[in-house]
Amino acid sequence: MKNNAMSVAKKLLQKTVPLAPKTYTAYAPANIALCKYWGKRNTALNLPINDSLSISLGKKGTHTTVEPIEGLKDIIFLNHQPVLKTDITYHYITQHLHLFRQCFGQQAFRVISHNTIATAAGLASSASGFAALTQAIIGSYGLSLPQSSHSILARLGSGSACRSIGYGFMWWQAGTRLDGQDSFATPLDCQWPTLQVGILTITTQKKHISSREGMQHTTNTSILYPRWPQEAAKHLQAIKAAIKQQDFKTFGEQVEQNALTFHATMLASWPPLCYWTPDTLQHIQSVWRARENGVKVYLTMDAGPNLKLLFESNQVKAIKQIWPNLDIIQPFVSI
Ligand code: 2P0
Repeated sequence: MKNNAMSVAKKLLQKTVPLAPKTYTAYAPANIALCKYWGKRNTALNLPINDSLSISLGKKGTHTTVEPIEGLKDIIFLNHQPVLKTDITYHYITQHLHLFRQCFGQQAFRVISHNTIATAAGLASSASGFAALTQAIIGSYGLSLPQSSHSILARLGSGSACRSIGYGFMWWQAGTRLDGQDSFATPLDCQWPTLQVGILTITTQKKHISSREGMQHTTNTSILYPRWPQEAAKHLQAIKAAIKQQDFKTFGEQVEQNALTFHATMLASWPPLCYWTPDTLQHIQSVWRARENGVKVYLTMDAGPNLKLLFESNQVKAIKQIWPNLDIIQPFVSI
């Protein structure tokens, strides 16, 4: 059988018995990749070329309510605004609901979703969005599924969503199977209570090229892309070891190198792909300057212009002096 999102979902869902759908609300945290997912071995199933590792952002994420309604068409609200049926977001959400409807019968839903994190500015809202939608629909039908199935179903909506089904450090193994049944995220059995993530928002404007397009463009054209999977594998191994030993210096260095290698790889695409603004570079330099002055802080960035800073609680005072408006999250405290 051909592997597409519908057939993969069917395989997972046909083992479960649904209840009559009811209104259900779920929450999923956003996640920041410490070792990035960039490049797909299967675009239809969002199967990655490399393993990735993230940290979930506690109370920053997406709340989603699904409510069964009469009629044939879904009604979708995102951040208190109706989503038009012509909008690509409407298409993606409806497609995701079809994964369940193909097994459990035609049923329209009102979907009400709001983010506590900026939408489409490289702050990973599609990850928490599809994770929350997946959990909400699973809850609505009262399905009893293992966490790996939650993660796989979320991945079919958006790759990075498979890491937003849990808290703390989430490791997404790329897997090797063609149907992706071995490609899901699991939590690392490791806490780091003093670890802090600071979100340095430069702009909340929608980015010019989506991650989906940017990833494809980089894979197809970047002269540095062939090197990416092996570098990412090295970073991942080192980051995991540093987490285990709570070695913040190695952790920060590896995370920052992974982010800069990722942006360099995009820059080596043609036409070049650059998510930075002049302000991004200024802020990167301010992180490097802070480090020269003894502040223990490192940075990462996703497919967008904003920075995320990593530091431990003993640096908060110094950090706040440099970046007074920083939004600070304690991933292991504010859950
Ligand atoms: C990540 N990003 O690991 C990487 C790093 C952005 C930068 O995963 O096409 O929205 O839906 O699978 O998950 C963003 O890409 O892409 C992303 P699709 P997704 O977090």
